Amino acid sequence: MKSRSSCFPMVSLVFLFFLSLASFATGVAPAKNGNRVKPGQFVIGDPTLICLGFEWTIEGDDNHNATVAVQYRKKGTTSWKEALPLLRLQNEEAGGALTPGTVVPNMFAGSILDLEPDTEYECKFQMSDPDGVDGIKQKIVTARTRPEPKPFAGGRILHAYPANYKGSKEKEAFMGLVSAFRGAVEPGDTILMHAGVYQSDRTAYNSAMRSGVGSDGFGTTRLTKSGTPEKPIVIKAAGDGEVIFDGGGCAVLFDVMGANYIHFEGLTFRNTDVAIYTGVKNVLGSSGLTVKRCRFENVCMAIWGTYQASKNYYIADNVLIGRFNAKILMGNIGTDLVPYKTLSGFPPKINGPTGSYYGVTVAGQGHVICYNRIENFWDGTCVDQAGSLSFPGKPGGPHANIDFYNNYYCNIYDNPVEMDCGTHNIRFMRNLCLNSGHAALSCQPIYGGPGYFIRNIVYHAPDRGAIKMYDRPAGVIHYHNTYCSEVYIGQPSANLWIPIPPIQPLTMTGSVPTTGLRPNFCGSLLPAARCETLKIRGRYIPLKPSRNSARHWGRSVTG
Ligand SMILES: [Ca+2]
Ligand SMILES: [Ca+2]
Repeated sequence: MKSRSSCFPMVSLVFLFFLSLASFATGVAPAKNGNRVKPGQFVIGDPTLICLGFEWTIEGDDNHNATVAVQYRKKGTTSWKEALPLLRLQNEEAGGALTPGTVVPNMFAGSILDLEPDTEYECKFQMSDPDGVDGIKQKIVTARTRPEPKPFAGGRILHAYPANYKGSKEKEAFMGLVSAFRGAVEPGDTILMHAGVYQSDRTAYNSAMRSGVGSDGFGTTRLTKSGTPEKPIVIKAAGDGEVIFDGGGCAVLFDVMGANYIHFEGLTFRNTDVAIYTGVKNVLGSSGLTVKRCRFENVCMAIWGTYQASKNYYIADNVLIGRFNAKILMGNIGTDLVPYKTLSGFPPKINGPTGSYYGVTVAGQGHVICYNRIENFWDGTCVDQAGSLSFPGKPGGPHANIDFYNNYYCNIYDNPVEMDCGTHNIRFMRNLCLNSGHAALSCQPIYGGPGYFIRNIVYHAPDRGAIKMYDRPAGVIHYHNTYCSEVYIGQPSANLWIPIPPIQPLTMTGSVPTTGLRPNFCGSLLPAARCETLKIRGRYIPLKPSRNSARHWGRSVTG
């Protein structure tokens, strides 16, 4: 029989054992904030002309019911206006099949839309959580939209003429562009380009010296002198007739990755693979590029760059005409439903001397692409697909705070817009998209968003409809759009189905579905793990979650 004295240590040991278990459990899963929310770092994103973007990291709120209400007012006014609330990003897994997979941070992000350029705003953010807020609930910040870039009023005027120009010249005059850039031009100057063809010839001996454009071996005109935000270097049509930069079939016509605040206006670029090359990821790139009222024709890409620290482009009022046949809409995937494969020329050549890949591709932050006409390209206007949430050890950050608005797209063989691999506050608003080859509006994927699609029109997107949300995008918002296109069960567009005879959408059973809302397969605002079912005729069919969402459709997807 055990004595009391011998039992006491045993009881103590048992107590200590359970106490240590409790401590261990606390150590493994520290309470932190639990369902309460704790505000963290608040970031004002790079402003555009008409939008301001914000990010607010948090801790806690495990039950995802915290919110951030947003109000704003022009500085100096008194009454507040309501804006859309910030979007709750909540550790969604995004990407992973066609792009690097990532986990979205615990945070809020969102934009105040449709502001006035060059105007200061007070912006108020109110965080709430039924479980409580640990910290300062309210932020009031002042932010200014950026102005439309303009030439410097006090800058010098230089004149440039084609190599074969015979008439009298204004002072100070240069043959072509290279000589002006090598010696004379300073920030704030405007180089007026007089009418004629500025011909690059990569096969010619001493080409740049003879013509004032291009370079030996490449035919590329490289600009390496920078302007400033207030004093850009302006290259502008003089107004005495069409100014044409002809690449002579070169790969890159203008390389501006070594120059900031270059401003092109009123010019024609033609006969090249890339008309304006702006940068390379992790290496070098241009900021402050402006391209206004220019025309691009017979190009594979009009404006293309992948450098993640590029900022503040303004690409407006341009005409971009790709090389694809304007009379035929063709994708590169042939199905029985959309028989592109029966068309002459299938599959289309997307790159190379007969292809037209991107109209515009941008990387970085603060860019504006608006009021452009874009036709006959594979993809229209895009965020660089090599984006990610971070670029460790390199300058710059994720592709964010980018606007595409009031553009006109027609006969785009794949997607009028790609937000692919963008992150926060990318806005696609008031665009008209006619004739798109494959699932028009692309988020493949977006890393947390919000990616806003607001007040757009998509008409005729015969293969897979108006919306493309593959590879687990997180944070896609579609508000007030008009989408008139085919719809397929199992595709993101199935969420928007409206029967328009005689179009008969494909169903899982091969019959025509009944009317009604249909949930997105990809679940734009939900973590992938919560999108495990597809509703057909009121019946939920379980789908196996997978990191490779493309496999669910049993077909390859476009790039
Ligand atoms: Ca909560
Ligand atoms: Ca595409």
